[in-house]
Amino acid sequence: MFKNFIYVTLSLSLLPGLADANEPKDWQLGFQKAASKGMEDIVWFHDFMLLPIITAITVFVLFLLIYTCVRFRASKNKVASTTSHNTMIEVLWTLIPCLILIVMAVPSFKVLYSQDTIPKADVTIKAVGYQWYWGYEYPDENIIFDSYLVEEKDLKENQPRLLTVDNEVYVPVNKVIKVMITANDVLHAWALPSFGVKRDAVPGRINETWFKADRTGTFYGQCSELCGIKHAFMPITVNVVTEDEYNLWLEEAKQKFAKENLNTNIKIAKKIKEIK
Ligand SMILES: [Cu+2]
Repeated sequence: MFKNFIYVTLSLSLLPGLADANEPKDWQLGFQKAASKGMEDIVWFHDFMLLPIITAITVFVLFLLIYTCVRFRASKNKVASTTSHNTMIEVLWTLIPCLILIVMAVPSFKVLYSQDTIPKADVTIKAVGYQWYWGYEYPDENIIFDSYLVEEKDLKENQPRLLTVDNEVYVPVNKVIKVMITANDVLHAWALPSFGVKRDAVPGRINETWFKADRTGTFYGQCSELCGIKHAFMPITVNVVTEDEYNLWLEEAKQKFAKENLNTNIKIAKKIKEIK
């Protein structure tokens, strides 16, 4: 209870200072700044619905506890009361929590359904979790590449530790991005806090989600399902760029990460095996 109180006080006082974070910050409380309508809805739901309700409940229960301790203390009540129940109070403490749950359920389901209904996608990405890196595919563009963590000693200036990858994902701003998520070995989860996206990557199954980034920038996320010893070392980096920059990247990526090359390599490997 006291923890909740500290959390509320601290997050209210610290939140404005974290306004521009696209990545986790030291000693951060609360969310990273939203970069999509979906995340804005989640932040609204948390900050203006859950937090006030939980604060009110915490304060009310604290008041009841203190009141009971003082009012019914042993020194003032030599003979204990024999009251065992009160119908009115029992009806109230069943009905009021039910009402609170209904009030919370409505916006909560709204957010859930909006995450679940994927609008017509402008760009489709496939993210595949591996132990321990992410593989990406742009199925409509014939692009495929792997995305590994950049080790601390190889970091360039302004690149965050444990969050930087060698091959970043690029997506255009203000476009619907559909992400198909799966895994090749164990459970992983593709998560990007600023977009309000977090989906399990399950071997043999494709999960879908979507986001529409409303500002450009570099956004960082991490695998969010314990997947083994290097779970902490498979970050996600997404660059949100303008349409023109995206097209430039596409041109380059189609050369660098062409799927055909991969297929040819597999074919060559097969031929070598046959010759052997
Ligand atoms: Cu993982």
